[in-house]
Amino acid sequence: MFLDEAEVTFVSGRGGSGAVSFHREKHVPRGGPNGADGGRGGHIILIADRGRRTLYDFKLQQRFEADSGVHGVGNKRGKDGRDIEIKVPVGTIVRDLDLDEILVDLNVHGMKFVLCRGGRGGYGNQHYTSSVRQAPNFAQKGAPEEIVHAKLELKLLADVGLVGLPNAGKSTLISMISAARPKIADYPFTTIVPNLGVVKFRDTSFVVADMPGLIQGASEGVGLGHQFLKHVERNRVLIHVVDAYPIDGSDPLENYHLIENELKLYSEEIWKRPRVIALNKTDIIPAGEFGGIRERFEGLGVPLFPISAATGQGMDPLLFEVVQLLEAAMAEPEIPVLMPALEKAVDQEWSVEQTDEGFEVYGKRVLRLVAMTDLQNDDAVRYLHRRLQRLGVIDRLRELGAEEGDTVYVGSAVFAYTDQL
Ligand SMILES: Nc1nc2c(ncn2[C@@H]2O[C@H](COP(=O)(O)OP(=O)(O)OP(=O)(O)O)[C@@H](O)[C@H]2O)c(=O)[nH]1
Ligand SMILES: [Mg+2]
Repeated sequence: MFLDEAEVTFVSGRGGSGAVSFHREKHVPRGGPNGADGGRGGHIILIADRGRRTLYDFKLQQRFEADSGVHGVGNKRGKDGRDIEIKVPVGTIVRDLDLDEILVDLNVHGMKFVLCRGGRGGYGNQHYTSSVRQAPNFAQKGAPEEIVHAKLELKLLADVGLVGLPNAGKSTLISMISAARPKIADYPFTTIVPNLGVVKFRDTSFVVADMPGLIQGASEGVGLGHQFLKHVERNRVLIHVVDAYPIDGSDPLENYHLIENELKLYSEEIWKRPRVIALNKTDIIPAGEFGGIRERFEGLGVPLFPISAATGQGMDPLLFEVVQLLEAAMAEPEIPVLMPALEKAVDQEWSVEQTDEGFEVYGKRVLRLVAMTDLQNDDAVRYLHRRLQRLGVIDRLRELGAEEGDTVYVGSAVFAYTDQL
């Protein structure tokens, strides 16, 4: 099976709550607040690892949850929840299914991505002293967990891609240069999913992908080739396999241009990749015609290798050139491996909307502030009100016509609007 997708739910840990506590020492009549913070919830971190080849593990486990942070107790800070590090194959693309957005492309070994941040631990009451509030009797709740419903997609990782019309001899070629044994037949679309093969050449090796044949319109979705063109994105070098002597009497050079045109239409970037032409089936060209065919292709200025995938003729010069091109492509600067973990951008935006029932406040940051507030505690609510005032939320509500007592929804919490608290 060609396994390259999985749907997985990831949940970070929520933050532990901060503590309400006061110094209690002998001979000190009224100690100040010393309530400690809650611990941070565990992150969910994805790591690209070249030891992983498939997403098979995610067929077995489809949900990952990190531990919550421990609540602060007295003046003892709560312990952080343990992070969960999950290895994925290099080349895994992570899509957020709810946002329908690609979050990251883990394309370098060692690359880390914090997919779900653990909730911050809530502040203990020692953070809330001020000139007017010397004995704060509230603390902050921990920040909520993050949930990401993700689709993991693994693109085929091959260094070299074989592209060409159906029946050109791509599968025959990969079976000649590697241990791969794809089906070969004298009808088009024999290959319906890409086949990978490892090519060992002199002191080096590389991975080749035999692609389903492309046809006119492939870039727009015609035929089988299109759904696999995305795999070609990973190939550093392309071998364009051309049938030099097609049975249907079509012109090999026209066929060549047809495929090049489809590649270009699909992606200019792919089209610009280093390329060689494998002019195949030279064994069946009638004596006397070879020179003319070759000459026409030489005019293109693309490295040209007459071969016979069936007999193995011409393999060495072809592979030698491919290795040269690969090495040149690999020499290009790569992203350093031990980079700090990447993170999703934190959403600071908020907005207010008038609804039939009152007003609704949107925005991750505001929702989080509310979620971290102990709504049973008047002082904590007063403190929240001031934070919202500072962010401009209260002003915005007033601008929209909110009056004393109007209903304001923030996430799952409901408030009565008031100017001053
Ligand atoms: N004489 C000769 N026949 C070849 C050569 N290479 C491939 N063929 C034949 O051409 C036909 C198609 O070969 P495949 O390797 O299946 O072609 P493909 O490009 O993989 O085709 P699709 O998978 O359909 O896209 C088969 O009958 C092969 O035996 C060659 O060098 N010489
Ligand atoms: Mg094939």
